[in-house]
Amino acid sequence: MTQTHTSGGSILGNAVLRREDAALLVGARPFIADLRIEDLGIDHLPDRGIFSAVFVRSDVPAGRIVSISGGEGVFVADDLALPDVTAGAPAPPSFTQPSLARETVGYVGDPVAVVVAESPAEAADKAEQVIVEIDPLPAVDHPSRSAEVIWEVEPLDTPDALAEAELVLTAEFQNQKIAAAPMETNGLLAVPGTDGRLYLWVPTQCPFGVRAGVASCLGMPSDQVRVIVPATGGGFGAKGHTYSEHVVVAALAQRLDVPLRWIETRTENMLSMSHARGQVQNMTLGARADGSITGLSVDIKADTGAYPKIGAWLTTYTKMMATGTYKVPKVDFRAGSVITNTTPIGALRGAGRPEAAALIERAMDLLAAEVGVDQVEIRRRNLLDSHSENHITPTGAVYDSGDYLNTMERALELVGYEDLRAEQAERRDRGDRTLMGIGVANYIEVTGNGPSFDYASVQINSDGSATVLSGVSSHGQGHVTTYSQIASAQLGIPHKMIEVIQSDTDVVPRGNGTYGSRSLQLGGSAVDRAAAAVMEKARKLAADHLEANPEDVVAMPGGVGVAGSPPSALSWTELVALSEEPLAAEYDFDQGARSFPFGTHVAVVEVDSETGEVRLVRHLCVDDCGNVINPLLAEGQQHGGIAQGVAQALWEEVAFDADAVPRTTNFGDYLIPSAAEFPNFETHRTTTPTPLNPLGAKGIGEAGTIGSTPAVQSAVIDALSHLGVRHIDMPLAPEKLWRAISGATAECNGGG
Ligand code: MCN
Repeated sequence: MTQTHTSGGSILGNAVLRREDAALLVGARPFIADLRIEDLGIDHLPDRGIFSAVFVRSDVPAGRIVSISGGEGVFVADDLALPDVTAGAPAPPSFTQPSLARETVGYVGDPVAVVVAESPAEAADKAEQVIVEIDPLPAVDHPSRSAEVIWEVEPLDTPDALAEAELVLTAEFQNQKIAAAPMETNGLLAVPGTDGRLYLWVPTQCPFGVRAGVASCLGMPSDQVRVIVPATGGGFGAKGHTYSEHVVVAALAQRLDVPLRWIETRTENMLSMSHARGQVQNMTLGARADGSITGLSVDIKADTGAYPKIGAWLTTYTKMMATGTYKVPKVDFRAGSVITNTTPIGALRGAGRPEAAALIERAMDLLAAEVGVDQVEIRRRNLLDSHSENHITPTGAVYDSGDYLNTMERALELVGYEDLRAEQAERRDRGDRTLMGIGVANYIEVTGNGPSFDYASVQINSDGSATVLSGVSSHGQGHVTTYSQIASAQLGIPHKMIEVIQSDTDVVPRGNGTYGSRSLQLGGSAVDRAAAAVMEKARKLAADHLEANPEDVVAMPGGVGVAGSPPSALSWTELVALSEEPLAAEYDFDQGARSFPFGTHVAVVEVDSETGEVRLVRHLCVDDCGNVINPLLAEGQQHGGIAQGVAQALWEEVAFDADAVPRTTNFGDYLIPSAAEFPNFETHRTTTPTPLNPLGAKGIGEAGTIGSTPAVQSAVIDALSHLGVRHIDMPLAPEKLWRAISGATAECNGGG
């Protein structure tokens, strides 16, 4: 496939400033909570105020509903008689959640009724007055205590996986549950149009998915539903699917024939937006005495929460990525997703891959300790060779291209690894109160997930500007900037004269949304190909008009013309006028396969040996996502991803007590970091293009979350390694570290 050039004066590869920020900074792009019907500028909307919906939720984790007090404006499951809401592909069709709880409730936060009133305050007051009587049932708080397997990933049966091992290590790792906690909570504005259609404004990553989900539950043809995504305050995977609340609010707006808005409070969001991760990982690693791995056996119990959503299926990616960047000849793998009485599990930045990276990187550290070599040395001994053609792993992943040793050596050089180790030794010798730790983690992940295709069109307008339509849906990633760069590179039209439209199911004909770091490689390649097709049309038009050979017609500033003859140039305005049909092209780019970005993260931490408090001192990464269209945006993704990944290692955990009652229901309890908690991240990249798409680009949206977590976990444990500490589960909270340090010190002193 032809590669688009990323150098030599091209706009591709340049740090073009984000075009989307100005409007956001001055509040010119309203969020759901700000929308007013009169400002929407859409035909066929009623001229009336917006009503408010507030959900009444279960306050017990498990139980039988005995009664729900009704009243005007209060609706329960029987009133609405809606079908169950499906999780959506690729989850199996059997993965569903009732739109409102019927006979039983499954978690604290389970919606049991909904109240509609004219104002948010009135709706909230009325909701408080609804009395829900529930007979409690025993509740399961943790996957390790659940026997109810709802789904199993196809096992990889390799009974002799450990047969050749000279040493065998076993361990159990907890990959704790975390929350997406986007700045903007979930919400929806549903407006029944005067034309009989239903108009929905939803802060979602997948407008077409929500359209399909709502339309099917309401029994409407999907073209009768229009979904528009307003400004969205973060999604991080958790806004990727249709929620029960979406369906209920849309159904009620239609039934009551009123515009209806629902927006969660922060506490509701912490209870009700899907949580993520939540795996109990048992692993056995076999190796030779020199540390070369001979086999890996993994058995996972994955938390599903009360109802199966996409999270129950994500062990598919954990299995796919289980061997990471290493030569692991044999793999035995099984994973069962089990029901608990907690919030349903969904996707969160990395979705199944951070769990795999954490597992294999912990295994590598344990192996290094067992063999008695440095954590970097054990990785060198086991890293996969570089490859520019497909490498197939024992779990069936088809890595497209990679140079793993290169990113690791580069990261070690940039961070000054040897000097750091020397400093650590010195500080240990001195008996410093502050313990220094260094963690190195390699990662590889799979991007371009979901359907392997997406849509774009490019049209030249009569004033010489261009309009791009795209089927993916930016919610912070900056597609307007990068897609206008891509179209500009093909057409020579300045990127600021290229409008990029996404996230409106009436304007864009089709698309699959933004998740799984798919948008640049699939959506961006579709823009590239559509723009190339428009260029081709323009060249033919000009050749006809100028009576020249189409091969001799080339791009020129502002249009096209015969090579070497600038006076022959036809401007885009002239070309549009010459064309009998719109000067436009559509393209459905199908990559046919997924791409596998990779890299190395290094964390340096200090642990206060008296309090167990951790400070991240440095975090450096070398990420490789192939060619980069906009380094500024890619770096922004690296930063955001690292912040989320470090937070899983050190602070974040959705906690439940033994009765499955949630303990982290606001930002006082759930530790979301701010910039103040971080050092300045040192982000670097190497470039190993993928052959899979014309841009040579892989995804970068999730890489930071996947690579940083194991590096930080490793660094903290490394700080304590001279005390004999080998593993501590995340989050690495001060109390856990203090206990590990005290325990180890007591043991050293002969205590118990
Ligand atoms: N990019 C680039 N060169 C590359 C790869 C990407 O210039 N080789 C640019 C892209 O053009 C795009 C951005 O980097 O502007 C991310 O592209 P990509 O890796 O294709 O990821 P997506 O656009 O598909 O975004 C999805 C990804 C996911 S899965 C989560 S979760 C996540 C993330 O993006 N959620 C986010 N980043 C987020 N950023 C914000 N602000 N908010 C979220 O909710």
